[in-house]
Amino acid sequence: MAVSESATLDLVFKALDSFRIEIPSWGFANTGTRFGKFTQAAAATSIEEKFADGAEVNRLTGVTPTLALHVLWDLPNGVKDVPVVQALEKKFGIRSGSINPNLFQDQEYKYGSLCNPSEPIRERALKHMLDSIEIGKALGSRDISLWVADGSNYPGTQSIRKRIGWLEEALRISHEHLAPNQRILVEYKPFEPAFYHTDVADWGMSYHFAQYAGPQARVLVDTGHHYTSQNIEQIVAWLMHTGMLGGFHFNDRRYADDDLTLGSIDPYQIFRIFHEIHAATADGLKLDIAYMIDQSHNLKGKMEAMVQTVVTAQELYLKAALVDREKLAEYQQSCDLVAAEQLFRGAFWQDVRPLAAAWREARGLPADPLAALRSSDYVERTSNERRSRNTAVSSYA
Ligand code: LRH
Ligand code: MN
Repeated sequence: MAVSESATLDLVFKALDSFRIEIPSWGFANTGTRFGKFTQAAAATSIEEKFADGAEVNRLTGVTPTLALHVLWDLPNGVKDVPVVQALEKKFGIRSGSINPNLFQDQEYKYGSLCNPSEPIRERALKHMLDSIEIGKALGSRDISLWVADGSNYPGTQSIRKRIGWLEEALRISHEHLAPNQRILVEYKPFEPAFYHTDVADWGMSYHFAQYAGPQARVLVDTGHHYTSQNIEQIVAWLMHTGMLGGFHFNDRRYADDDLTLGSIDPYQIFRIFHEIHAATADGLKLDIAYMIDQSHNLKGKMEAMVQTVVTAQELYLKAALVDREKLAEYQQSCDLVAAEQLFRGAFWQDVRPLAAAWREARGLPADPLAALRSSDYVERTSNERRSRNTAVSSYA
């Protein structure tokens, strides 16, 4: 029985009213690769400019009320910077989101941070982790989003099992310091910057560390942190089935952790992930998923890339929400493969942009946020204001 016009519209409004996605402060800053960084005049260099850009994305899209913060980049003085951030939250009307400890850029972490053979260095790293938890408490942020770059580059040079033990211990202690509403999200990554072994390399390792840490720890899935042949939506299904899915870092890639804009290479991948989530929700699973973007905009205009990403995420979330799951379940049960695939892919191929535009207009938002940004003077104005602070950068070697 085809879904009526109004029923579809109800589904559309229900889906988009519930979808919120967090944007990364570092997505507005000049970032690059080891081979170079191409500065942009409008790039944000201060936490105030990052909040300003985040607020503008939220004004245009209506669905990005929180800004993920990276401790060393956004709160270089730790907890002492909390009042500055609280003032910016008031001024710009968006909240601090997940708190990302930084245990990968200090010289001391050459051989690792929480997994470093040196006890004083592990303690130094643990102190940063506990400071990050205190920053989260002070800002009322729920998630401590932990990625450790720890690993090694050559076989035989580190004890993989000793490092497992050291990280277990650090996460257990960190978990003890959490406020009742806080969570630790353990992010995995198969390689880079380590190129022989990485201490938290896949979902199974992250799952173990989260389980070992305690009941307020979950797994974070960065879509760019998988070998190209891995079935990410199957990992997501497992993490939902076991109650261990905490959230996502969305981006896209062709080869490795390319951190390209979501849906630019394989939009069907994100559609398949969202389908698993809508299906699990429809089956009554209680899910508590933090949707976050983690990208570095090296070539695209940073504001455009961020607005484009949010809009694409909304459209893919909506396409997946409109899958006729009852009909699909029938075809799956009867193993009518072609009918199931035609229905499934058909939902992916439908153009939901007019539906999303209708939802935006009904919510007093620009029907096309990207066009609204491009026709506004925001980028030109911030370019003029910030150009002097965005001069050339040093070379790789
Ligand atoms: C590591 C990562 C992690 C961050 C960083 C900016 O590749 O995905 O989430 O902290 O990017
Ligand atoms: Mn990430």
